[in-house]
Amino acid sequence: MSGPEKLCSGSPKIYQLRTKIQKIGSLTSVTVGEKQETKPNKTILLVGETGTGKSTLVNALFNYAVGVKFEDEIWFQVVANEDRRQTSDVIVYQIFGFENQTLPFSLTIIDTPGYGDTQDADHNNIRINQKLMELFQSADGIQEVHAVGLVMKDRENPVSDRLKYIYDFIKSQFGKDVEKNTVALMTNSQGEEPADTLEALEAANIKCAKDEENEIVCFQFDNRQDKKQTKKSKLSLENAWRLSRGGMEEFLGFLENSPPLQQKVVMEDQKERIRLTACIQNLQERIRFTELNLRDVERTQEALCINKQKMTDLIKKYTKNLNVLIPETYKDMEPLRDETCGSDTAVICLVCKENCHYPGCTKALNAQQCEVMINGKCTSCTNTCPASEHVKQNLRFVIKTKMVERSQEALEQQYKQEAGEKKVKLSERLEKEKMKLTTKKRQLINEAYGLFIQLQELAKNDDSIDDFPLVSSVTSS
Ligand SMILES: Nc1nc2c(ncn2[C@@H]2O[C@H](COP(=O)(O)OP(=O)(O)OP(=O)(O)O)[C@@H](O)[C@H]2O)c(=O)[nH]1
Ligand SMILES: [Mg+2]
Ligand SMILES: [Zn+2]
Ligand SMILES: [Zn+2]
Ligand SMILES: [Zn+2]
Repeated sequence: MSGPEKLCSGSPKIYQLRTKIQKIGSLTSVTVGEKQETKPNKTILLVGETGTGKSTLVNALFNYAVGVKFEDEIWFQVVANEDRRQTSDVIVYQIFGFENQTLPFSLTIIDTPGYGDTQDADHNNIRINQKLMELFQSADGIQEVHAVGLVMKDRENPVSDRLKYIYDFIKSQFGKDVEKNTVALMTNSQGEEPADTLEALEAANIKCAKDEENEIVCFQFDNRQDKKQTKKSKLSLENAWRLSRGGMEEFLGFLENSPPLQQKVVMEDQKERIRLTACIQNLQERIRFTELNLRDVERTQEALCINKQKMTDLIKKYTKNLNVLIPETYKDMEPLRDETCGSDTAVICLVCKENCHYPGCTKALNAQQCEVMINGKCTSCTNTCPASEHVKQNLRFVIKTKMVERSQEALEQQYKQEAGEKKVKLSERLEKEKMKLTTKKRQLINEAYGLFIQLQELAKNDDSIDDFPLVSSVTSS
């Protein structure tokens, strides 16, 4: 490693470390030192709202790792100034070569952009989640996480909907176990117990690790180590240093003892669960559509039968046929109702005219990335069409029924004789159609049931799932 670049020669002297910047897929990784495969490593994921001090914590962790002391009057920066102004991407910092100085392990720190607070907050939050998912899923990405730090600013009501959103996302990725590894990292602390904040976390149902006293595990920092020391500020800065150092010591002690969260498996289970759920939803709609088609045929039979009775000899004499009024089931496209804040979309197949993922397609940015797609093909719709036949939009297919008047000829057309078959009466063809639909319905139910069993198996391994709204409706049909 070449020497660090001096940025400021006051007190403290500030050095920008020379780092190696690489790409992990579309993500940036910043490395300090040389990776040694044999040495243990611990991974920290930092999340929280913008400006709470995540990037500053990355620097503080580095300085702690190399054993910088207040008296040294130096400060190292891992995170470049431009990345600290406001982090715009998920950045993975890997800090090697300092094992056994202060820490018995190397560090991987995932710095994330603050959630919320931008013009296009919804889209941005989804994008961050997407990037994190990519990071955890790719082979050269991150396989385990030892601590999830919820970074919050002390004395600011920090438990916003956004923090809850971040937490729910992480929980959805790692499963319920994430609680044991989640801690509060309180910045801008003045050393007082942040009781209100911790209470607010509990109230928002954001579950964290608990200490012996059943209190949320929380570490306090006042990261102002890079601030210029003057006669006036020295004492206050030294106090801030001491507080942060204590927080660091405790936090890294926690890290040393926390078992890794292996999200890789959970991730795959999670994705498979979403996929199965989507396929079951799709099948339920197909079952309903088949049931309604079956009813249409039955009603046609009834109508024809009534017609026959009405057809007195007199009518027969003057009219050839009576029209029948029957229900007809069809599919229509409709915009999604904005029950949520307008970001709800569905993945639909334009060939099959089916909803392949609805509801619940919240993670994928487009149809290609949707969980139902495997190797570029949909696993949900009838014809397992290529992803390219799908769109993800604010639209979905709905099943509708209208009453139509049909003549005898029109029905003869509708229920066509199959080519090459010996001629059979319309009534027989209707009977045959009914049988076909009944068989189809049974097959669809069996298929849905099979998927449902698979889903239950997956759910057994994961107690983070509270309930399946689908369960009752599948088994009852
Ligand atoms: N006094 C004080 N200032 C802090 C502390 N932590 C961070 N800051 C300052 O708060 C500002 C924002 O810090 P960042 O580390 O960039 O915040 P961030 O969470 O990375 O922000 P985003 O990248 O936008 O999500 C900077 O000016 C820091 O110097 C702290 O513990 N005490
Ligand atoms: Mg930042
Ligand atoms: Zn299709
Ligand atoms: Zn999807
Ligand atoms: Zn499809």
